[in-house]
Amino acid sequence: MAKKTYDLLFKLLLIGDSGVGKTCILFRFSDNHFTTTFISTIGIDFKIKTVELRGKKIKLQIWDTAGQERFHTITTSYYRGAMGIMLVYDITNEKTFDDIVKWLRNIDEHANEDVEKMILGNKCDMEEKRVVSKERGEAIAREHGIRFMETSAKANINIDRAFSELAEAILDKTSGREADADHARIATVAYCTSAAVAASAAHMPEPEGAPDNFAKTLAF
Ligand SMILES: Nc1nc2c(ncn2[C@@H]2O[C@H](COP(=O)(O)OP(=O)(O)OP(=O)(O)O)[C@@H](O)[C@H]2O)c(=O)[nH]1
Ligand SMILES: [Mg+2]
Repeated sequence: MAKKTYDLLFKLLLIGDSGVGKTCILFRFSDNHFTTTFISTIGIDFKIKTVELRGKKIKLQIWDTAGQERFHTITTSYYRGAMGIMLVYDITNEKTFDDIVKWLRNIDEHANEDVEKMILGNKCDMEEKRVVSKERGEAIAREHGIRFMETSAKANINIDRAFSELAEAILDKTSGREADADHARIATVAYCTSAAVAASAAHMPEPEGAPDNFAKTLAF
């Protein structure tokens, strides 16, 4: 079997209305690339990036969901396996902010109870078109006890920071639970914490042997 090149595997999920910039956030983080062309995600994609946090190599498997309602059933089936969820809205689009409560409800219904959450107000480079103030974003995050950040995939603002903070929050939790366990065991525990996660692992396969920038569109 191929030797593991990481200590821990964290599964993250991006959710939010169509067009808020989830795919662009992921591409900026994984490939440092941005495009203005809007190609709406079909179903679900993922990308992988390994980061180093507190001396540990952490493989982030990041799932990018389609915001369009017609993919709701397929996308919500991926919530259960996620250890961290980024909930994205567009600061230039009021409806995407109003829908935050709807996405939070989806998380309550479909994700693990202890999933780490973060709200991102994206497109903060478009100050002239802003309709949602930063204060409103901070307020809703505070109300629900969730981390918050404004980001721009286009101008590369807070993208790395958002992923690092979410990964660190998960690391804190994992370290707390498994203080002295060896790395391989932690990775296994993290990979499969419950029967429900085990079941959803079938939906979230780890592409062993794939290059770090590997991306795959699942056929369904
Ligand atoms: N100005 C600006 N435009 C952005 C930013 N992020 C994304 N966009 C644009 O917003 C549009 C939608 O971006 P996507 O990342 O495809 O949106 P999405 O959330 O993945 O949408 P779905 O896949 O349909 O759920 C594209 O035209 C992007 O160029 C940003 O930070 N600033
Ligand atoms: Mg997309």
